[in-house]
Amino acid sequence: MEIEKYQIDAHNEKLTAAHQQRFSFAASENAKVEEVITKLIKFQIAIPSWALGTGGTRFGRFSGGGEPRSLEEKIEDVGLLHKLNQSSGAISLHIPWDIPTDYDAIKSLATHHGLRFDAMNSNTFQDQADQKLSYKFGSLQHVDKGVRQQAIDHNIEVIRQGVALGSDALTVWLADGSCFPGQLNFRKAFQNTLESLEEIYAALPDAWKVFVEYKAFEPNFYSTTVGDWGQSLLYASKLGPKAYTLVDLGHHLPNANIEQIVSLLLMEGKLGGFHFNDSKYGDDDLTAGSMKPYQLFLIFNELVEGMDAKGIDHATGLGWMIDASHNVKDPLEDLLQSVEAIMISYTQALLVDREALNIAQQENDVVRCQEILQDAFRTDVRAIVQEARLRTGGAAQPVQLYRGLKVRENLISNRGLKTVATGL
Ligand code: PSV
Ligand code: MN
Ligand code: MN
Repeated sequence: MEIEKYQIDAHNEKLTAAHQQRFSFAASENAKVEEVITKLIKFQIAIPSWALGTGGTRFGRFSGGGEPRSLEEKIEDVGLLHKLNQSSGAISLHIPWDIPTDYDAIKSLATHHGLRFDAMNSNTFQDQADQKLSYKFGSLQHVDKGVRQQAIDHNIEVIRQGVALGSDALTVWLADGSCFPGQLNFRKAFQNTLESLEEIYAALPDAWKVFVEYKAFEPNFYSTTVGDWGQSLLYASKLGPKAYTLVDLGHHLPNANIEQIVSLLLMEGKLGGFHFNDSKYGDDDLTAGSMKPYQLFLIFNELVEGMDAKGIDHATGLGWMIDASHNVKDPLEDLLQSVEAIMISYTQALLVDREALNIAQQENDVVRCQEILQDAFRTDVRAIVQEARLRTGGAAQPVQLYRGLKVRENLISNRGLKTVATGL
C-alpha cells in the first residue's frame, strides 16, 4: 500500500490551527528556530531492514502480522515511514537476511520511495544453510585461516552488493569472542581479526567507509574481540582513514558515559556512525528515547558541539541509523516513535546556548552549566519538529495518521497474518 498526498493533507488540515498556535509560541521563544528547521529537514535517519518485522527473544516470538516478506516489501515499509515523517529517507540492509537480486529494480523501487541505501551490514555471526565452515568459534578471529577467509569473502561480497545499490559504507559487527576463560588467546584473536579486517579494508572502493561496531557482551559471555570503543578505535586506527568506530547505544556496560565516548571519538575524527536504540539492562534494542531521553539529548549535545567544532555537516558527516527490535509493539509505529525521539533530542541539542555554556565552563560555574543544558532539554520542541515535517509534506502526527489509515490492517490483508519477515 502507499499513502497518498491527499490523505496527508486531510489529516494535516484538521490539526493546523492547534499546531500554528504551539509553533508560534515555540518560534517566539527561540531566535534560532528557522536555522534549526533547515537542519531538521536535511537530517535523515536510516531504518534497518531487520527492524520491520516483529523481533523476538530466545523465549519466543509473537508475530504482529503483515510483516514484509521480501526486500521489496521492506523498502515499501520504509517508504511508508518516510512518507509520514519525511525523516527516514534511507534503508540499511543486512546480508544475507536481505537478498538483492535485480539491483536496478531494487534501486528504482528505493528511488520511487525517496530512499537511499545506507551502510551495508555483513553477517558472520550465524551459519547459513549453504555455508562450508562454521562460525561457532568465531569468524574473522578464527584459529583456522579457512574460516577467516570465508568470512572475509562474505564481507567483500557485501561490499560488491553495496556498490551495485549505491551504498558507500560497510558495517562489521562481530560476535567473535569467547565464553570461558582460557578459551582464547586474546592477542592472537585480535591479530587474526586485524589481518582479516585489513583484507576487507583493501577491498573498499575509494569513497567507501568501514564501520567497526563494538559490543560488550552477547552472544559471547566472557570476552568479545571488539568489545568496547577502545578496541574498535584500535582496529580503526590501524586500518586507516576509511575505518571508523560505530557506536550502538545498547552495546555498553551499565552506566557507561556514552556522551563522553562520542565526544572523544569525534575529536579523533574516528566516529563513523550510530545505531540508535534504548535499553535498561543490556542490548535491549528498545525504542530510542523510551528509557533514557536525557542520555540521548546529552549524546546529541556532544555530537552537535563536536561536529560544529570540526565543521562536519550534521546530516551527511556521520551514518545515522536505528538498530532496534520490537517484541510487543507494531514495528512501524515503534520506528516512527524512535525517529521522533531522535529528532527531538537533536533539536534540543541545537537549542543549547553554546556561548553561554562555554563561559560558564570557563568560570567553573557548575550550576549555570546545568541550568543551560537542562533549559534546552526541558524545552518542548515537538512543534518545531512537526513544523519541519509539515514543510516537507509529512504528516502532523505520523502515528495518529498511521492508525487512522489502518496501515497495519491493510498490510495484514495484503500479506497475511502469519508472516515471517526474512532474517528474523
Ligand atoms: C548486534 O547486537 C547488532 O547491534 C549488530 O548491529 C547487528 O548487525 C544487529 O544487532 C542485528 O542483529
Ligand atoms: Mn547494532
Ligand atoms: Mn545490538
